[in-house]
Amino acid sequence: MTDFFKNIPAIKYEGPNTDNDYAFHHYNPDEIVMGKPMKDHLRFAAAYWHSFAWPGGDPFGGQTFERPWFSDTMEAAKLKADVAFEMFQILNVPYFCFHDADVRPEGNSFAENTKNLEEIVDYFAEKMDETGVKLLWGTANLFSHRRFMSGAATNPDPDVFAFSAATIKTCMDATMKLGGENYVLWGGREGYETLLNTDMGRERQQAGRMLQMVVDYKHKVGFKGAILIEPKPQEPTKHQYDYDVATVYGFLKEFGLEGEVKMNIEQGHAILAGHSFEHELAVARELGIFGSIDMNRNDYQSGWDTDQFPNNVPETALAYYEVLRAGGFTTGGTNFDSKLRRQSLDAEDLILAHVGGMDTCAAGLKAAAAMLEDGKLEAARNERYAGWDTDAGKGLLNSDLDSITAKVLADKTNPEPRSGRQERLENLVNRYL
Ligand SMILES: [Mn+2]
Repeated sequence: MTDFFKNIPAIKYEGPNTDNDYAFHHYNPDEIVMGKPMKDHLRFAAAYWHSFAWPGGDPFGGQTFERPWFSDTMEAAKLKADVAFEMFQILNVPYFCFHDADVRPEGNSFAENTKNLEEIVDYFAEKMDETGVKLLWGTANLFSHRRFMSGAATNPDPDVFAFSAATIKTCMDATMKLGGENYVLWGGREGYETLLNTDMGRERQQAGRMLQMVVDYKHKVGFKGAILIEPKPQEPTKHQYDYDVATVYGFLKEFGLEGEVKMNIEQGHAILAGHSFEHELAVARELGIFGSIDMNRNDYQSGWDTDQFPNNVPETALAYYEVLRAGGFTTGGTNFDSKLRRQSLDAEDLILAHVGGMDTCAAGLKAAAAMLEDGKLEAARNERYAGWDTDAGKGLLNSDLDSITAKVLADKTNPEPRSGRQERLENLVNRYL
């Protein structure tokens, strides 16, 4: 044991009336919700990068956090892993997620990066055996190092494409070795700053080809998990090729990958795209590409990706409502892609942020399940579209403009507008919260 979380107890469920900050008020892992334990609905994962690799910087200032593992050595990487697995156990999260750059020291070459990653992967394997914590997904950081400043797959320099492809292969190998249930691609710098120096056509072809190679490699090595793309509209690059779920779906169709790749949808990225989180989840469900979620909360005023821990139950309720309507998670889960505010310096802040996030998700899930089981919301929605279930309604979509026009004249069709009843439905939703 390290002494980083000294005196912080393992967090247990004590129910909504407890005064104990170090207890779950809503997350009761074995409580049955819609026929299965809450832990199997939510499938919580802690994210390595924000909790253990991020130094607390913002655009105006650097590091605020002082962590004993902030040093680019293998010893420090192992200490970081020790502390990370202690946090996973204190919180009782079943999964974690990582990028290569979060977990290993940066080497001077691709070969050294790979050697460092493999050493840490072996160390993780031992810790996962000891603790039972599993890997939800792995990914490659192809955006932080300066070599990626003009993109990874979309870089004008083919050597960067090659370095990126080789790095993805090593990260897929690491994910597979650790039994990861998904592999995620987030194209942080797959976009452009200005058309003046950008050949958009080439860049899109390069990105599509890289994705095809990832899918080919998955099948070649027999990786059973899902390949997921995480959309984001801008920041870091001004125009991202993976703007939102609908945009990525068009991209997948273009490259013949719509049956191969699913979505990892983040609340904050949805907000930056001008959508709600539930909209993005619903689009993925309708297109059959829903995979997993990155759970956080974005500030509605700042205009940048604030990655705050979720603490708004009405928002998580509407999100899990869409997750449940999609049939719930299969390989996916709820990954806390969330970070502390940079003034939250203490070890206990890291624990309590996750406790609050897990409770907010659990309360949202319970409200969503109650809404769905009660059926009033779905009944109201179905009632609104009931005309389409009649023979006349069904026939309309198989008709043509001439026949429809003749029938409108014969029937003297003259539609009467009906209320959308939005406020009534909003009132209904609030009763479950
Ligand atoms: Mn994310």
